[in-house]
Amino acid sequence: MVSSVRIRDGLALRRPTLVAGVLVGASLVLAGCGGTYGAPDPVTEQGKSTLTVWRVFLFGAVAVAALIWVLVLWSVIRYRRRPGPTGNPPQRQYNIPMELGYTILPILAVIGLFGLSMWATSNVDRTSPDPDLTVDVEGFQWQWQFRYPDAGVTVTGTEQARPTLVLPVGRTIRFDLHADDVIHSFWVPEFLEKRDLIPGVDNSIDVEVTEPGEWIGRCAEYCGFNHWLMAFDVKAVPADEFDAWLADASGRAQPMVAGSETAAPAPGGGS
Ligand SMILES: [Cu+2]
Repeated sequence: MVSSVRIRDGLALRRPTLVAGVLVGASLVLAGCGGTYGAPDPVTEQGKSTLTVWRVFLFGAVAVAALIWVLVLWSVIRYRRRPGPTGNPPQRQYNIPMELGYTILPILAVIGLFGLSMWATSNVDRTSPDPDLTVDVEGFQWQWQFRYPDAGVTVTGTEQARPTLVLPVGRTIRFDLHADDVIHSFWVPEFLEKRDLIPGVDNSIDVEVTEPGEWIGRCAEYCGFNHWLMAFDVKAVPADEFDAWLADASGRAQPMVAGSETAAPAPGGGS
């Protein structure tokens, strides 16, 4: 009678461990697979790190939730009340291996997720000492101004014409972010990154766009009545096309002209 109880207890401890192993393994495999699982497809090198964090956290959460449901259901069925004096589960005061397990495993999970977050943050925050291109981004109530200081080109949005931020593919782009009135936030969803523009604070981010394309950026910080107007177009083009556009825009540069259509038409966008 005693040995059969031990065998049952042994099984009782091994099954959840097996289930946990399968779930964690499956989640890691899925996290490494393609698919963005609700996140935008990243179009920058930095965004890939953010996507990795999203995948691992998402599948980690799914695995933990699934494990808990499996354990709850399994306990309910396996240890349901049965008739007779020996039908109830064994009562114990403690179970050292199990208590160590459910203390140490969450701590390891938190350490792992913390390490992953630190890795991604350092990738996203890293700035180059010598970026290929610098763009001064100014948010104001309620539009954006993009300056390419080396070329003397300025693109300013208006209520009628939102500006186009033209970028080269495959180069390190430094965005220096400024605001003089209130806090705004520079956000292109496909970059999987956003950064606040805070009066009196110099914020900078580096981005390397990996593919040509057109996206819409927004202000992600409620900044007043016409906050909703603060959209801008982003157009990423091959580096040589960008150079040609910048030279052309520089040739016709004026100190400040409202609307990207007149100041510096985007490549391929007509003039
Ligand atoms: Cu804003």
